[in-house]
Amino acid sequence: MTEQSLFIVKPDGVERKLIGQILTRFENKGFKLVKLKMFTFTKEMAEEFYSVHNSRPFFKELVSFITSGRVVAAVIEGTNAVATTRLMIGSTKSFEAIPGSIRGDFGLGLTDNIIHASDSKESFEKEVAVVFK
Ligand code: FUP
Repeated sequence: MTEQSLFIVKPDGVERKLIGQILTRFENKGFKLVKLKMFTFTKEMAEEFYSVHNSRPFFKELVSFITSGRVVAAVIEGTNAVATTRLMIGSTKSFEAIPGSIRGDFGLGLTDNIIHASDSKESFEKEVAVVFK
């Protein structure tokens, strides 16, 4: 089933010059890039983007990190985009992420885990509305 998903190369991924390698992985996999944007999250955008986590103990740290530098957001399109993108990024804790995944290959962090990706159609729609409005 052709669908769309969104991913964001986080400030650590941009700082470490991983944008090209990450976009290449999605292109090599067969996804089409539909939208691409480099920007810096405002605090308001970040709080809205991560609102599902606003009662969690790590919320402040999450907002502080995602607003700390430029990010690159992409909308991609292809078969099973949401679930396949989640497989490609790997587990949340990069130190546990399987080698071969983006987090598994490029880092060890938790908050600084290189990439975000929508985890459902609903979160994709909400996240696109925040980032590409
Ligand atoms: P993921 O969808 O894999 O990005 O992970 P979650 O939705 O569970 O978490 C959202 C973000 O919160 C993660 F990218 C990392 C961050 N986080 C922390 O900083 N500390 C935690 O204990 C859990 C998550």
